[in-house]
Amino acid sequence: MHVKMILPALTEAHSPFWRPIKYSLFPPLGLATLAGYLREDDLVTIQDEHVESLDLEDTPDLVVIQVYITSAYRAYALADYYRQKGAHVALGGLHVTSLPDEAARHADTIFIGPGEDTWPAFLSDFRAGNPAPVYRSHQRTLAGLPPVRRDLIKRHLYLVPNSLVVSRGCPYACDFCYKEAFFHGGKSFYTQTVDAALAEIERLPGRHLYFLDDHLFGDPRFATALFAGMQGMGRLWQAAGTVQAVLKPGLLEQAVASGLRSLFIGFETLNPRNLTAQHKYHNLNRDYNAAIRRLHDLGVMVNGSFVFGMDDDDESVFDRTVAWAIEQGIETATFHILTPYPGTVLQQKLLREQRIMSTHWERYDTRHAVYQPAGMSPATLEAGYWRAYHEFYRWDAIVKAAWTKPGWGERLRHIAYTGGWKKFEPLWDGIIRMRQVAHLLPLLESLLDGAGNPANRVLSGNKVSDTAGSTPQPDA
Ligand code: B12
Ligand code: SF4
Repeated sequence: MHVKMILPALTEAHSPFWRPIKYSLFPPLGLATLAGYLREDDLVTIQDEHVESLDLEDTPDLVVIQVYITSAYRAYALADYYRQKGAHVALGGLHVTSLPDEAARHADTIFIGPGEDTWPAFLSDFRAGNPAPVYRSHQRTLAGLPPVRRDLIKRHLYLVPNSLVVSRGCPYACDFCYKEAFFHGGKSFYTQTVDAALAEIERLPGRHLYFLDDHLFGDPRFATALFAGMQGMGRLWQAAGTVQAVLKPGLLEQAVASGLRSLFIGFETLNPRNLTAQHKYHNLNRDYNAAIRRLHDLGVMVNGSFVFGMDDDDESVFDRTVAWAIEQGIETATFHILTPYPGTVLQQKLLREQRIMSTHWERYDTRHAVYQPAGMSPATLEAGYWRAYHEFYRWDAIVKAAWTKPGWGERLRHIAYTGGWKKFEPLWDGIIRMRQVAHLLPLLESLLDGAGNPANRVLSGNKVSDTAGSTPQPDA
């Protein structure tokens, strides 16, 4: 059987706003996971339109397309094209789950929810010549997950080829998040076994790992055992977690000892009324400043994520948030405009209040105001969003944030990491066009783990003792 798997690119991939470095970060892990269920004698290709032109001359038997909201129209066009050519087209992923009727118009089969139970069921029906039009996931487990088909990933096209997920979902349920809609009808947070996760890590070459789990620390027992198993592997890793998890005594130290060097944290808003309204209770009454201090003291860089446009936000939110992030010495920040994804509690609320202004999915990219904000105009929201990026990544702001660090090594590391990320985009573009992006990985590794990083001191219990400038592997 000839199977073609496609991750379509969103339209902005061809627009001046496209940041190639962002889209050359991670390979299509979802598709490579599904490919694991195919047979050895199947002919399988994965094409990721963010990093390569699609070959549309082929004639596969089965075309599998992963549909994200912002690339939905492109996904549908590709689906229509291959159906016309006589292929069986299967559509799945987040957007299909949110809007199955819309997707079904372009597919022979659609998949609702995660694919680990429905996809193998479909494959056996398809091979028997009897595929159904809809498969709905109910059974949620990662037990017996076959190895991800990393051999199908063109590693040299990505800065971070070693992305992985060892869990699915998250234990929380924030109103604006995709998560409840996607996992509806079954468990919405579950992990691999620790042994399976460690085996997946062992299979990955090199040092650097990027966990794409929504909340790697979500199950403390699993996380503790995972970090213990990773100690001594010599890995450097990045991941996402919550303020609450960072403040919890012990877990963070174990993570650092096993190689954590940068953490993405959803601060979302500095306003408790906004947190309550979005049901993001686990951030309420948490000391954000203390969480950041704790991370920095252990040598972990912070990628803070912020959402603008919640109902209690007015025009002052942008400057206030940026000033706070700089004062805290946050290394990188990701700003978003609140976006009511289909199927979320937020979307239902805004629909009820008749505040949704656009259902053009390409605008659901967290850069456009697609609803009427309560405390400002849509234009002010968009302008403030762009200003926040501009202000946070000005050189003087980068230097000011770096100067919150105690030592010269940490300051220089901050400037090199933040400045390198945002200030040299034309250089990255050139490198990506020459298909040399993989050569940047050692640079990323040395910034994560380089001189000046307090994590490069031996962690003894919870106390950090200096080893006089050397850069040994963390060893707790
Ligand atoms: C890595 C990532 C990216 C990467 C790369 C994406 C990639 N290469 O796949 C980059 C940085 C490019 C990116 C960009 C954006 N992203 Co993004 N990203 C993620 C992230 C963190 C992980 C994705 C992942 O690899 N998951 C692990 C794999 C195993 O799961 P999966 O991909 O979902 O695949 C499984 C199922 O979905 C299903 N499945 C998927 N396709 C199919 C097809 C079939 C036929 C079947 C049977 C099953 C199936 O089976 C797979 C195995 O279980 C997710 C959050 C998350 N936890 O998923 C956000 C997420 C997907 N991103 C999101 C958004 C909003 C964006 C941006 C618009 C953000 C922005 N402002 O720039 C852009 C645009 C994306 C685009 N191209 O259109 C949203 C999507 C919302 C939505 N409803 O679509 C998410 C959910 C984040 C969030 N919490 O809101 N993203
Ligand atoms: S904590 Fe993050 S991943 Fe979990 S539900 Fe909230 S926004 Fe979604």
